[in-house]
Amino acid sequence: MEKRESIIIVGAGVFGLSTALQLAEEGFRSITVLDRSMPPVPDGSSNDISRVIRFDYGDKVYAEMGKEAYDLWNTLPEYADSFHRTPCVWTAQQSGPANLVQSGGSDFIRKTKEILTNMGHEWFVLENVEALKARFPTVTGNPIGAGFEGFYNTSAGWADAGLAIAGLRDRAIRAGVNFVTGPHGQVTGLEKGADGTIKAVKTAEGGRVQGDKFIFATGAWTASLIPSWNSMVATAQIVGFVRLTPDEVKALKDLPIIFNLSTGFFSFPPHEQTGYLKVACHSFGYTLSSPVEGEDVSSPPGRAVSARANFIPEEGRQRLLAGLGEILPQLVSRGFEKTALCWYNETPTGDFVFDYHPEHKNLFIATGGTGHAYKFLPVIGKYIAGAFQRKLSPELLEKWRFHTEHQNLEKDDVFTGAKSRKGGDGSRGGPKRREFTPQERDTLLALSGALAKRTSKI
Ligand SMILES: *[C@@H]1O[C@H](CO)[C@@H](O)[C@H](O)[C@H]1NC(C)=O
Ligand SMILES: CC(=O)N[C@H]1CO[C@H](CO)[C@@H](O)[C@@H]1O
Repeated sequence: MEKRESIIIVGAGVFGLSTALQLAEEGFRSITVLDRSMPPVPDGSSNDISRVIRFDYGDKVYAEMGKEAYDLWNTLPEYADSFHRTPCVWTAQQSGPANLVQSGGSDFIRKTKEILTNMGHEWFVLENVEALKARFPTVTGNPIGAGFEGFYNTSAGWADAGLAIAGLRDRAIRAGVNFVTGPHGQVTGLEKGADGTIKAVKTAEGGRVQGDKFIFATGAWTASLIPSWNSMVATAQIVGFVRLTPDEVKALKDLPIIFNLSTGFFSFPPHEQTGYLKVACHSFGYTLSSPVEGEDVSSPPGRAVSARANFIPEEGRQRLLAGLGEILPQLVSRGFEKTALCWYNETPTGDFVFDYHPEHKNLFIATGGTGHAYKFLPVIGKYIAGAFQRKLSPELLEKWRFHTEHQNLEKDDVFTGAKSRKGGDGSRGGPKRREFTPQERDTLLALSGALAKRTSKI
């Protein structure tokens, strides 16, 4: 591939920025990243105060990549301010509540332990709830004991997501990557030649940006921008932030990251700078569908906004409070100071998509994070740039190919049918995926619209 070619990367999240930096370091000379805002993009899924960094995986490729990334998070000076080493605890109830779907649960725990053992890594069993509470005394709740399963590892942690993205952005700028933001960076469509080659991307307010190769790292927005052939779906996941006092931040500082695979609920240690305790659900999520070229496509509210809307469905709030109550009951009555939706771009198997688009030979897609990509920030650019130049092993190219075989299937069959893994890497739990109700949709769009107006005044 010609290093002089001009490469346009759409999307300044973890996929776009890490690819831009990697290509610049490999000697590509004309790289431009477009997004609606300068990263960390306020409503982007790579932003926020925390992301879990773990390499406990039921899939060997991600377990090894996770270890590779973890070692860099843990040792490189550029991540020293954003990475916090913390044990990560996985729990499940052998027979979870009947109304909830577990994508993996104890199966995920079994497979993960097997892979970690094969990789020669240690992990620590938690025989029962008492063992959990004895090892982590900050857990004050009384999770249900019967059928409890758990293990933890100390080689894990969390990253301050926005801070690490800002660092990546600065390294990309120093390496010569160009950024275009605001209306000129907000991509609205493609300008195609007769043979399907992309000539330019169209931007808001009638602009266009030309290039030789285009990389769409557009996360949950992807299917609303390019034909996705039923190979991805954007889902919204719930997040809540509890306001802590400085004393509580101190008292809870040794809280581990805890996952409950039966419900999808997970929680972080306190975030010192903001005083927030963040909890979330790694579940099946909600969709927000609109017709795009005759097809119903789920995507986040579109326009540039100054922050994520303070909104989750009421039933989601109750799930977050219930999860919080299992481990820190003293905080339940305080409730959440703010809530937010975190958008995943899901693929049927949970595998990323790093491939050329079947209809457009100079359009490369880097998406499909499926809620588990952020942790790979230090290494993912290498794999994406490798796929872009077709330099990866045939196995990896196959793993991350653009799936064309779902094009004419029903979306429900693709994402929840017998062949799908029903929730990415098997670490999900919670109620079945559903569309936002009309009321929820109205509230979300109204709040996002108000935030968009505020942005455009700045
Ligand atoms: C996990 O969720 C289940 C179902 O709500 C609950 O019974 C259990 O106590 C929870 N475990 C932990 C450790 O929070
Ligand atoms: C998978 C994993 O995190 N393994 C680690 C568990 O903890 C021990 C001790 O810190 C490490 O040596 C393993 O690598």
